[in-house]
Formats: sequence, C-alpha cells, structure tokens
Amino acid sequence: MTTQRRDDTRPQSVKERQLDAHRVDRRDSHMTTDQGIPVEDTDNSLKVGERGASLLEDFHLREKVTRFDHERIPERVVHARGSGAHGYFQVYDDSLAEYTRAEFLRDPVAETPVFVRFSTVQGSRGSPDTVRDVRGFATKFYTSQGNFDLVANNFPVFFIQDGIKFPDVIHAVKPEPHNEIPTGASAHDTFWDFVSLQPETMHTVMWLMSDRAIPRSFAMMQGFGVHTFRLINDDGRSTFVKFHWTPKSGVNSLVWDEAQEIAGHDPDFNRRDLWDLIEAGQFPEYEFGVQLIPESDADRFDFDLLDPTKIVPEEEVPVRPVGRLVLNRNPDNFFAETEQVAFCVQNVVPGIGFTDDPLMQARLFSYLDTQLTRLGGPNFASIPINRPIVPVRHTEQDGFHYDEVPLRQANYVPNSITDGYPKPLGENGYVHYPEHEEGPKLRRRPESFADHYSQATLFWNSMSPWEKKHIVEAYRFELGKVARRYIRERVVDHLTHVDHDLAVAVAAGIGVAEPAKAVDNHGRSSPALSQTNKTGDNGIKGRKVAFLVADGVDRASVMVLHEALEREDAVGELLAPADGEVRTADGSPLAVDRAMSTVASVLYDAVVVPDGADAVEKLRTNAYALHFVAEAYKHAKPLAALGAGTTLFETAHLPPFANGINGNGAAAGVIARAESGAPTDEFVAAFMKALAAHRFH
Ligand code: HDD
Repeated sequence: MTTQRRDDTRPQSVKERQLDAHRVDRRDSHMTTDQGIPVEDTDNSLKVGERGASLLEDFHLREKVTRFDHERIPERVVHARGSGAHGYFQVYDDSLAEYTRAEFLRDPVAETPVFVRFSTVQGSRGSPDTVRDVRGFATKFYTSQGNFDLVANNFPVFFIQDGIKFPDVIHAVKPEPHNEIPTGASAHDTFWDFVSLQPETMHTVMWLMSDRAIPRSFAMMQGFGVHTFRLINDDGRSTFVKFHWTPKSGVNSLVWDEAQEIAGHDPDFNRRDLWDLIEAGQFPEYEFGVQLIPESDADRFDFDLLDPTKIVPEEEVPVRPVGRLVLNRNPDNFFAETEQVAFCVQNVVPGIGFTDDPLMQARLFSYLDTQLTRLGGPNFASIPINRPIVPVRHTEQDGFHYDEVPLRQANYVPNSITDGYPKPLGENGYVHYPEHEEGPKLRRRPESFADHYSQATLFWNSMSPWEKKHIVEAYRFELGKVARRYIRERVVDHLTHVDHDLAVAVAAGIGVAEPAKAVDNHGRSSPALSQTNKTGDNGIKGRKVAFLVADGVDRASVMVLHEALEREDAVGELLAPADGEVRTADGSPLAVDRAMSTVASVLYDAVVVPDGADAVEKLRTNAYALHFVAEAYKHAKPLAALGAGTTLFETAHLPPFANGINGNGAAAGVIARAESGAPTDEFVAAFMKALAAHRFH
C-alpha cells in the first residue's frame, strides 16, 4: 500500500516504491495472530469459568505476551539516541565525472533516495537531545550502484587517531561503570581523566566545548565525513577528498543554559524540530561539498591527511559545492526505519575508496560487526530500510531471519549448474584502489601524527569573542564537575599549549592556580570555522516565534507579523495565560496555540509582545510572561514589542528599549516601537533580520 507522501511535488522514488511493498495498513482487516488466525477477543485471557485459572492452551495470550517480552533489541553501543528522515540527493552538474566513477556523484539527472539518521553519542536511547555532545549525521544513499553510507559527524575531527583507542574513549565518556552516572554528559571524571592523558583529544575537545556541541536544530548543523576518503575515476586515478554537509539554514546553536533547560522542558527538542519541519514542508536542506586534494599534494600540509584529528582548512583547500540533500519525508515507523537502519563505513560504491587512516580502518570492521548483535544476525541488510534499490545476488546464505527463497542449487563459485552465475563483474565491479604498500609490521604512530595542539589553537583563534566566551564557560562547567583536582590541573596544563589566555581564563573558574605561559600562540586562524561566518541562505525558514497574548490584544499587531513569518516559512505561536482563545481589543476571537505554562522561552527563537493595553496589563502580572521575556533576553534572542507591549519589558526589569529599530536606541536584537498600531514595514523587516541573525551577544 502507499502511505501519505509529505512532498507531493515529487514523483515517488525507487526506494519509496520498494518500502511500499513492506508497509502495512492495520485498518485494512481484522485482527489475526502471527499465523493469520482470526482473533476472537484480545481483552480477556482464556480461563476456566469467569474467575478460574488461565489455560496454557491460550495461544493468543502466549503469543501476545511473548511478542511483548521480546520487543527490545540492544541499543546502539554509541549513538543510541537518534532521529531519522527520508530525502533525496542530487548533484548540481557532472563536474565530478573527471574524479569519480560513482554514478550518483556525476549524473545531475539522478535523484538518489537517502535515509539520514542524526544522533547524539553518549546518552542512551531515551536521553535528552540537547546535551553537550557530538552529533552523528549518517546518510545512506541508495544509489544505482548499491548503498553508499556516509557515516559523518557534525565535527570535522575526532577524539582519537587510531581506532584501537575507540573503546577507551567511549568507556571514558559513557556513564561511569560503578553508578551509571551521568547520562548524556561528558562533564565527569573519567572523560576528563582520559582527555588529560591523551592529548590527541585536544582539538576535538575544543569543538566539544564550543557551541557546535549544542545545535539549535539538526537542520542548522554541518556534517563532515572526517576522514580523508578517495575519489577514483574511470582511469583508476585517485584524488583525496573530504566530504562536507553545509546546512542551508546556517549553523546555529543553543546556549548552554538554554540547552540544559530544554532537556527538562522538551527532551525531544531536536527530534521534534526535525519532525515538525518536515511535516510543515519546511524541508531541511544541506549543500554537499568536497575538498579535493590531488595525491601529489598530499605532503604539502603541516599535518598528515591520514590523521583524523586534523582539518584541511577551507582557506587552503576551498570546499567545492557539488550537490544538495533535501529531507522531505518523515519515517512511518520509528523502529522499522530509524532504529533498524544499519550504517556501515564499509558501504562504498565504485568510485569512492578508503585510505590508511587508522581510525577509518577500525571503523571498517566495527560497523558490520556491531549490527550482528544489534540486529540479530547476518541478514540485517535485507531489512527494508537497509535494502539497496538494486538486486542483491551472491552465494552467501542462511542464518537467522533469512528471507530469500533462492532458486536452483548452485550456492558456490565456480559452478556449471547455473552457468557460473552469479558471476563477479571483474573490473566493472568495485575495485579497491591498488595502493602500493610496504614496510615492517609495527604498533606505532608516525611522527606526522605528533602535533596535538596547533589545530586546537587554530580553532580557538578563529572564534568570535562570544564563541570564545562560551568555550571558556564550557570548560569551566565541565571541569567544575570533575571531582579530582589533579585532573583539572592536567587539563589546564594542556590548554597552556593551546592558548595561554584560554588556560588562564579556565583555571580562574575552577580553582586551579594560574598557569605559566608554555608556548606562543601561532596566530593563524581559519575564519570558516566560526559560526558567525556560517549564515545560510534560507533566511528564517523553520524558526519559531512566540507571541505573548491575552484578552485585549491588538489584532493587527499580531497578524501583520504572524503573516510575515508564515510567508517566510517560519512559525508563529500564540501563547496566552490559558489555552483556547483570547478576545482582541476589537472584540473578535483569536485562537491560542498553547497555554504559557506548558512551554518556555527556551523552546522559541524569538518573542513578540503585541500592542493592546488591556492584554499587556494582564501579562504584567503574569509570572510566566515576565519570566518568558526576561529569559529570552538573557539568552540573547530577538525580542519585539509594539505599543503597550514595550512596557512588559520594563516590568520584567529589562533595560528601557522604547523606539529602537535596527539598534537605534535599543540593545541589538530588541525591536521596540512605542507608538500604537500595526507594525510598519520597517519594523517587520528589522524583526525578520534579527530573527535570521539568531542571537545578539
Ligand atoms: Fe562510529 C555508530 C560516526 C568513529 C564504531 N558512528 C556511529 C554513528 C555515527 C558515527 C554517526 C551512528 C550511525 C547511526 O545513526 O546508526 N564514528 C562516527 C565518526 C567517527 C566514528 C564520524 C570518526 C570519524 N565509530 C568510530 C570508531 C569506531 C566506531 C573509531 C570503532 C572502532 N560507531 C561505531 C559502532 C556504531 C557507531 C560501534 C554504533 C552503532 C553502529 O555503529 O551502527 O560500530
């Protein structure tokens, strides 16, 4: 059957049609058992008499309870908490044809269906979304040459250089083994103990302490393949490549105080946002970009391309935009799709290849391995969400949950019974890049992996003042939760190798003596690393604005802004002391979206206090309303007030802002107009601009 499609503007993809074959509509027949036997009654077990003993022969009771008992599968050992979406990917042109054989990267006509899963790393499946953590950004491309999985993160670097350390870093960051505390947080002794003893973590920990670790939305964060991959062309030539996702809505983050509050107000904040954006047709979009590095250039950097703790600065190798990803359909069922999707770094198509990055090499093993436990055996690739859109033909067979019925008896190669089929394709199949390798077997790191600080310094130097402030505060928060003082001291000691001022500022907040200067800051920066330079071209799409209303509100001052938001694909919600409706000053009803007490300012991007003396009088004595505007101000969000609405700011003890548009007499981001009546065009434009700018630090 076909389920409702969210994006009616597009024809159904091959993947959608494939999934249709597995979709079931429970409304189309009566209840049966697993065996298809019609069920008489599902509310009462079979008993001897009404009050008598239950009977073992009640197969429906046994099946129902047994199925329930076995509903859970192991959660992912990392990235357990996630949210998924369907979409499509398309390259802009055929300009990558000279670099890669991968059809989906060279055919601008091909729309490749994708399934994307975003995730946090540390917390369990039910942990809050807004914790300080890396975010996963894994994409399964169902291409005409098989599945390509780009298992990416929202940081371009990783904590460790060699996959053999992965169990260590994950054990260290996960809840501590004795008491399973803390959930969804790196602010604890074992993580920082590990960090302080493993300086290769320094660069990624800088990202973790930055606002990148608390994204406002999955639609507002970047994605990075992290490793250097290869593109391999028709002639077998390899080019090193770094993969980038850049959100069209810009890179925006929460602030830490807000993130912590949201964890209570709405632990599903990012998941809900993704779902709502797609349901509303405000589809998240990302540009796909590549940094291409000829093999001959590999040695020109002061770091090793195989070292996953390093970026290739965009100023040195620009990111070339090559395609677009759009997420336009929510999953029909969380377990069937988002939980069962199995990403494997080993899933590459002809034209994309691996490198000797030792982190990548361990990943090539780990992902397939973990699915065996998680999904109960080797047949997980035939679960509908994991199936390629091209036929799968091989002689592997059997195992738990085998769902094919192979015809004919030749299950080996070579054979003559089925004329040798299925036959390998030779050079038209996936050909591993024939890299020349030689050397002794060693357990060592190369000297080219030895510098752990320069790029941490580069990141620090590239931050705007407010980003630096947040980083210092994050280190202070995290280390402030570390009980062992010597761990705090060791971290500060490392920070002196990143930047002296940073180390001093952190030390001052955590009771550690001011450190001596260790090194001179190299002074280099990469402006592309700052969020301030990552504004998108999607304007205010998907942003949420709260209108605080009460009986007596001025209708025009609500509607003009509300309609302006809708035109730009943003969302305006009317919040009142009680749900239902309010009466406007002209006596007409206005539907309320939510009671103020059920939400909080942290769930919105901006706040509007419309005109209407009676309404504002009521809000001025409403603690929710006062807290709402004061907190939005504290979190540096855009605030707008019209007419009498401006007085609510005074009551909330905000500085006086009357008549400030575009910073004229107002704090940045506060747009206030004391005259009564509907907002002017200038007012609306100033508010839209502020909303797109996100925050005013
Ligand atoms: Fe990993 C899951 C990303 C290093 C082992 N990883 C997982 C997911 C993402 C990443 C996004 C969630 C996929 C999903 O949504 O199902 N991992 C990364 C990145 C890394 C990285 C960007 C470094 C560049 N991972 C890494 C290493 C190892 C693993 C070094 C092991 C040696 N990762 C796993 C895993 C997981 C996983 C245990 C858990 C669930 C799964 O694979 O499917 O195999």
